[in-house]
Amino acid sequence: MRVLAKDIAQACRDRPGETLEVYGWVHRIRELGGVTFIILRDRSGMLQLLLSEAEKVDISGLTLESVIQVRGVPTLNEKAPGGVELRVHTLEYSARSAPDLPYQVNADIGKIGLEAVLDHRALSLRNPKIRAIFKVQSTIIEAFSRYLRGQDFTEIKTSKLVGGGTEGGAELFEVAYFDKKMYLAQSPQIYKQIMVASGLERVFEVAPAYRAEKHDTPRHLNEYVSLDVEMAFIASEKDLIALEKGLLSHIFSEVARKNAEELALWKAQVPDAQAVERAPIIPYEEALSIANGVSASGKKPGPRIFDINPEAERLLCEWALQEKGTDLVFVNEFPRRYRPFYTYPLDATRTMSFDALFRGLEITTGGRRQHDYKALLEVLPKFGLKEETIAGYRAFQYGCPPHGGFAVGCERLTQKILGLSNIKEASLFPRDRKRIAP
Ligand code: AMO
Repeated sequence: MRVLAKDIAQACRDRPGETLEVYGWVHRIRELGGVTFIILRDRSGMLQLLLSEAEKVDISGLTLESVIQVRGVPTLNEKAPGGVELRVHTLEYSARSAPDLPYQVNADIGKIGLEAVLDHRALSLRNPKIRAIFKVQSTIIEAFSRYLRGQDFTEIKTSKLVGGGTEGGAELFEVAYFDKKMYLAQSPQIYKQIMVASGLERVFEVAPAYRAEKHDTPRHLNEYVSLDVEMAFIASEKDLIALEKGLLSHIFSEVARKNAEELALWKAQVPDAQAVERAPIIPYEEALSIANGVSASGKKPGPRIFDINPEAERLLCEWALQEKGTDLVFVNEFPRRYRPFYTYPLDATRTMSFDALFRGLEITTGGRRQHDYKALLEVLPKFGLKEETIAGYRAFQYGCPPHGGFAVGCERLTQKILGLSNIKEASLFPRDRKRIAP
């Protein structure tokens, strides 16, 4: 029966002398005076295999990354990785790898280069440090869902083919849909709001979102995974910030609990619950003054900042770390002109909306929504929109509670937890202007 690499040492202690079966990829081969050492890699980790000439195991033509199945007896050996090695009696090839690998999986990933990593995902993901990114991402998604289910949220899946945009701007991918034109959804905005009105009250969705943004930056993807939340009966964005604090705290503590090895590979740490709780909530205008204050006090004062742009996000997080000892900042009360039509007003110029900034990057946008259909129609002209474009909101005519929500960019959160320099590293098959395969 197959035993995973990580369980071999225990199996050796529990059942010394027993023959075990191990399957995996050839990570490294080393020959040393008549003995061949192979490091075998499976999904759980690495195991040293020892092949001595006496055993007469044929390893002619053995190539790195071939898939093998071996049988042998483990012995504890302090010098071997994980403190155990397997003396091989038989070796079978499940698949031989071509000898001309585009790069060696066991190389330092810094030397592989982002384009090569993305071009050969099946290969690059075999590198433990690269795979660690997606182990962490898997925990983020699981913790996100689990926390919300625990708060009585229902998971929904909504169509990614929509009749128009909801987020403003012309950043839509057009799709030929029979004899009609449709678009890939920029976000599940309308649908998650309709689901609140449907009586579900509390919903969440994990799904791709599409943005036809032409720029190529380390923080933008043309397709990303949006972690969306929407809930009824809130008074203001502050209720949502409270929910997001609890949610992020849970995600961080789950990542710390389940992904200690992965965090160590990236020399990364997650904030603890107190640090998340300490995150300040700063009204937009005040946030601008803080960012400008930090900028002016720097060794090389930067130009004046007029909106919460990437530089302001970086400066605000620098300030929060210094002054409040936290990596997280919430900015609320965004001016009307920066927020989509569906945002609820605080007064004539400000809205009940917010962004969450984490380690220098916006990871969330959210806010209370306009739930009164007539009031929603009144603002449409200011946004150059027509009633037909937002036809889905007609559902609000039949009784929609006050509500609001937010969306966390899954890849951005992964990026910032691990300190990745480019968001594309946090997407399995990123789409950008040039990259359409694999
Ligand atoms: P927004 O457009 O700010 O808001 O997006 C919400 C969050 O999604 C992530 N994000 C992106 N990640 C990678 N590449 C992109 N091109 C990209 N665009 C956005 C960010 C961002 O904070 N409907 C609203 C949310 C709401 O109010 O519920 C919305 O989509 O982390």
